Amino acid sequence: MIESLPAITAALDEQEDFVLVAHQDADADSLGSALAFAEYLDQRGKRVAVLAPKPVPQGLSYLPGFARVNREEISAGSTVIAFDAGSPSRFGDLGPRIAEAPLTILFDHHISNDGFGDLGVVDRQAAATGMVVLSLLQSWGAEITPDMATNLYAAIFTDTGGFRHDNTSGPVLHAAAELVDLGADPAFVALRSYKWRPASTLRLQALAASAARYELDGRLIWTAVTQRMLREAGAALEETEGIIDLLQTLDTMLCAVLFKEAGEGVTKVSLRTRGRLAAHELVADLGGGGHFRAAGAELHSGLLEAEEAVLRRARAAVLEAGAE
Ligand SMILES: [Mn+2]
Repeated sequence: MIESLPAITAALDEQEDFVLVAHQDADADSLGSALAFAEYLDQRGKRVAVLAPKPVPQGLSYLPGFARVNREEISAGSTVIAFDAGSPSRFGDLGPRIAEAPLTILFDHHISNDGFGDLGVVDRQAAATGMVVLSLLQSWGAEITPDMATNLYAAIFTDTGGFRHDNTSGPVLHAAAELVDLGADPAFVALRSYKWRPASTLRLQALAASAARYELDGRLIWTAVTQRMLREAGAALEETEGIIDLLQTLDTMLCAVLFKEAGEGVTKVSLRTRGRLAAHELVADLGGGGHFRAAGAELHSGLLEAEEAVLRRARAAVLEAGAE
């Protein structure tokens, strides 16, 4: 795939039917970007459907337009526009839809992007896919409504960890300020992103935090969320979102790992790193990917086997980082 703006512009002019897809375990960057783009295509009189693999995280229900997700009719020949993932496998049960589409356009910012899609803009320097979408919309002279601004603000705000990760730059804060001027409400987005969780989520976070293991003088911290913990907390798997953020607050941490027992023989892994440790490299040969500071993988193995595979790599990387 190449960065192919003229061809994308032409496709948006010529095509009438679009399916916009967010990735598995959608986040505000993926779904917010899709919803903002959907409204832009609405304005242009196109037929648009927004899809996200199920279960769609209900924590995102505050995003304007959330109610349209997985609701609209889709015609088979639609152009697919995929948001915020580097590989078709990240789109879960929507993978076949993407594969069958006559034309696929990708907007993304992952380092580990494998270049899928016929057309696209992949800006590996961008803090969020929302940044990519915002600059495209601006270059096309789109009218950015307050709802679009809220979706894009949520995308950028959450992919920078609430303007706390080291991808928080001048251009990011300028874009955020612009979106606020266009009608995004920063306090509302902050409330719903980081200060709004059901009791089951709090209980699950407590269980996961108290089960955390500290290794190599606290340079490696990890924990696992088991199906049993989910039952005990009365929580769904999507409520594990946020636990990795808790782990990575440890002052001594170089590498934080969260294992999620997703089902029989399926373990999901989230990683965060500090210093020279590259998160996406730690899981690259396990089929995972992501960013320098944040990465993930879905392993087709049981919890213990997944722990062994990832922790072996994590321990080695932490020791190597300490030896430099
Ligand atoms: Mn993103």
